[in-house]
Amino acid sequence: MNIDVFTLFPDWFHWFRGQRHVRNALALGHRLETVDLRATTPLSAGQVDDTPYGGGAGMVIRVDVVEAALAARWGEDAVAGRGRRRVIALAPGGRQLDEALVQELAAEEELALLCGRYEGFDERVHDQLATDVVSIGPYVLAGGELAAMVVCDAVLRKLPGALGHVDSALEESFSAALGGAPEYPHYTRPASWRGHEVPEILRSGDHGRVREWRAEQSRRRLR
Ligand code: 6GU
Repeated sequence: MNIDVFTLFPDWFHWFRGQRHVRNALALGHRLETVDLRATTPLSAGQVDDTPYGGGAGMVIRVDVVEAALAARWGEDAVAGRGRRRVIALAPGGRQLDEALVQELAAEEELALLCGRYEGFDERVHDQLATDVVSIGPYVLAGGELAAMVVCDAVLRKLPGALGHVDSALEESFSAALGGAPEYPHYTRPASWRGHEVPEILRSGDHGRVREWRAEQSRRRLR
């Protein structure tokens, strides 16, 4: 999978790229690259935003600035290029990210993530350049960068081989293996801690009963 992150703050992603599951994914041949929106702006002095029509506080990222960055990256017209890949604008008002959307995105060959700042993008970025507008939850962040990292984190760990343990992504919260339910509780040593015991059944060695118990716990968390 190839992921391009379009941002005014490419430095933010240096740390993220260094994390183990991200490095694992990159070592497998996947790509995660940042594109600086300022680098290709058609405006003078690196300008990328402008005051909103109709007045009001804050600045809005211009559609022609995003267009230029996409066109330079893709080597083709940005509207035409949209039809060839998923283009995700990160914005608080978008479709809320969930496990189903993560699965959907993990199946893509190529993703472009557009990180907004200030008051966000000119609406024509959402309507004409993006294929999706995605939010990571009902609260407002200062910009789309952390949201893009959340999307990348959730998507990259779905890719085969990105996690150390092959089964880790299979039977986890909200996965099909658990019928879309949250994950069952986990315990490790010590068996007793401050009088709080690990459930006896997990230490019984009876794999059938352990499986049943976990399925039941998982169902209970659904309620
Ligand atoms: Cl994608 N962007 C911003 N700025 N705030 C958010 C968000 C995105 N998702 C939740 N809050």
